[in-house]
Amino acid sequence: MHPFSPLIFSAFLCLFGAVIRAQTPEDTYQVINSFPHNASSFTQGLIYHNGFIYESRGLYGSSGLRKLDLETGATLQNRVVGSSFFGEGMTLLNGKIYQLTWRERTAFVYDADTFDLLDALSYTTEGWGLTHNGQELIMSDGSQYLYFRDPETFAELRRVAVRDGGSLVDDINELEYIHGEVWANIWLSDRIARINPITGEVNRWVDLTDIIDPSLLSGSQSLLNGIAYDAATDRLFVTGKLWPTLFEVVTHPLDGSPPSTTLSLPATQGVPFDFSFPTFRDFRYRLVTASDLSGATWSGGGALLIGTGYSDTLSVVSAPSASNLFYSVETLGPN
Ligand SMILES: [Ca+2]
Repeated sequence: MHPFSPLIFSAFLCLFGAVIRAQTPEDTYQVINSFPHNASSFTQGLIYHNGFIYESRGLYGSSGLRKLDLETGATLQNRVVGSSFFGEGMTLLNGKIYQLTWRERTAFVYDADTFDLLDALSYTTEGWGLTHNGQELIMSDGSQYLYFRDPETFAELRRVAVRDGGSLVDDINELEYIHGEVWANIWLSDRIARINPITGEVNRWVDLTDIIDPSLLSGSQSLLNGIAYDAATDRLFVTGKLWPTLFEVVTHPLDGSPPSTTLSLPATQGVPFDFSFPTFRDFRYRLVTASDLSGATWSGGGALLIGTGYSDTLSVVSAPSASNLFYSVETLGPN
């Protein structure tokens, strides 16, 4: 057999890949906003929908479902769950809210507008976190698995084991589906796993250590749990069980500066235009220009912008000259 046969070469690549496998990249966070959160609410499920926060709360005798005002945390709508049920993860799909229960093997289905109970579905595991990918419900039960379920019958369609490198990740808790990834709280930790839902592999970790002052928390159960995402404005919210605060955060790589913005657009002479691009909060950005994209040195001196953490816009006010037809945005670093 030739020493470079595909089989041996593949095995070599696998071995080599295992040896040099990079550690899973880790992100840190910045708090953009802080909002009041009911410190008596044992948060087990959290979503954002049409301007409001919806929360499933746990504990026997205190479980239920609430619609909350984001800015004030005030309860706008409330439904109590019977005292023999312990509320867990929840999600909203096709006008219905699904709420898991911990050990009662029951998923309640409500009308998302009225909170009227529409159905009660059964499953055979514990219930922890719940989200959806637009077609299927995605559930956790405290093990290493993500379960994909039929939203009509709750039947298990498939499951995937969550792995970080070669190691299984247990205690998968509250979930949120964001840009094709499943973001998952890990029970007893301050970290969120960003999971590839096809392979189960953890793409990145988000470390939320120190996001809340521990003196504001009561007891060992007062843990980070609850991820909500507003897709319309790309806002991410997190809170915890019995936490007095709900945080709006942005995340970015822990090590080094955020990657340089590489937007490069050819301009049309005489036509003003805007650059819109995602920014990191309190980072400085500058417009630079060049006559072509062949590696020529970009020249600066253009408009400066301080990032907000959202999508920001740099405007080219004056018409570009014939010698500066290409524009890019340079990341200058923290302000
Ligand atoms: Ca969630």
